[in-house]
Amino acid sequence: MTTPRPETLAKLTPVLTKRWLSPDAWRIGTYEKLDGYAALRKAVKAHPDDLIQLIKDSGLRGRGGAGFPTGLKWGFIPQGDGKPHYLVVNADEGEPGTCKDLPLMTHDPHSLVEGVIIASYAIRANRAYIYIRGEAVHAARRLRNAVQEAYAKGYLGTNILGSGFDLDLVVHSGAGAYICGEETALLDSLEGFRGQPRLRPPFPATHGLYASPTVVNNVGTIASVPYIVLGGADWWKTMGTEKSSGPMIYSLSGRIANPGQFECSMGITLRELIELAGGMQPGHNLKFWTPGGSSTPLLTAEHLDVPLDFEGVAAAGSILGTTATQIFSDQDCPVYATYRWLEFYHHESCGKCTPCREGNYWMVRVYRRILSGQGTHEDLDTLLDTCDNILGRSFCGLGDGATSSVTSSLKYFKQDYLDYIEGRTAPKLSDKQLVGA
Ligand code: L3W
Ligand code: SF4
Repeated sequence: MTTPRPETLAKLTPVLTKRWLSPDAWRIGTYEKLDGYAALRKAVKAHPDDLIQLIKDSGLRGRGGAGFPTGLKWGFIPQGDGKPHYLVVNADEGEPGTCKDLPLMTHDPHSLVEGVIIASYAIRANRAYIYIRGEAVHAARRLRNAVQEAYAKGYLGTNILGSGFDLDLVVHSGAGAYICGEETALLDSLEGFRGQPRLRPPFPATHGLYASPTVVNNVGTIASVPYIVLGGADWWKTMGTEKSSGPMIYSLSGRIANPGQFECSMGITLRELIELAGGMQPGHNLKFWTPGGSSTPLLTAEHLDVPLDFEGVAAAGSILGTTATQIFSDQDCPVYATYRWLEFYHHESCGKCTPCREGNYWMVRVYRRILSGQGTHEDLDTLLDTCDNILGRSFCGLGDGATSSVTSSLKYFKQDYLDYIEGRTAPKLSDKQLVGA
């Protein structure tokens, strides 16, 4: 394991993660001792519109994958419309490789609860929901405990801190479907329907939960809010880049010495992140990686110095996504990795639209053929053609995301495919697995 240089260590900016190693930070007493709920006390003295302006000024962008400006989204909520407003936190973290929200909710649930209260006050919502992934039983338990503690201390309920503002917060566990991380499917699921995406527009900002104005934000987005309220927009912008402000939790997994979450200024490079993580595992050389989960096009060792912010990654032909960097080495196979991701998308496709439902079904079968040594050169054209018919033609982002690793692995690693087809690489799947297709 290599030791990071002091100049690389200085790139760590623990903000959202700063309490994670404090014992019992998930209990309200400890949280309060560590500045907890100070931002809420400050926020309820401000005008809600000033809070929205503060978030706009900070340049905070959504941490769920799309990077939409948070203050702008909050500003879309119509005021004086007589309808109830809702805040919904998307805690349905389920993208392969993505693991930044669950540790946050487990180690520091009150930072999310505090962010929910401030954000609800800003958009004038009196009811908020945290929609958490069904499998995340431990994190949900911690969250529910935090909500109960916050009620007991008067941070939730009626007349919060004497401000006249009322808020109820419900933690709702999903049933473990990846599609319910898509914001409109999440809303359908919350309303008690089968989780399938709705047509957008209209966006949830005007027609969301129960057809009322709703802000849907990721856990990391909302948990950033108390820090911005306390530290100010200018402080927030001292981290990150001009268009991608603030710190970001990068999750490193795969062939590195010390996997985990590293919170750094946006714009750090993978080279620096790997150094922070103690280097690659002995005997492994970087071959390919995802910058932001399995929905983002693969990058290679040539992209080690790409700035990991929204613009930098886009310029390199990929997407920052959820900053889940999954790191693969020369001992890993991009064809097999892509097949495994496709199995996931095929399984999680909600079936509502034909390109995604059928396209992923067929692509899985083509991969099984290639990986069992029975592929043909035409299969590669079939894969690209199928991706062409999914990308931009699917009803929601799941279909688009499924094509990312297929097209990018064919772009950078076509030789690996040819090695299976032309018999230089031994089949990874047996004939029996092919029949299973
Ligand atoms: C009002 C407008 N609101 C856009 C809102 C919209 C949404 C946000 C972003 O997908 C991505 C996806 C995954 N008026 C608006 C408006 N909005 N225009 O802005 O919208 P959009 O459509 O750009 O993206 P999205 O549907 O939220 C998110 C990618 O993230 N991803 C991550 C997936 C996995 C997780 C996880 O497991 N936690 O997040 C990875 O790349 O592919 O492209 O709120 O309403 N005119
Ligand atoms: Fe469902 Fe896939 Fe279509 Fe999205 S793209 S609506 S997940 S079938």
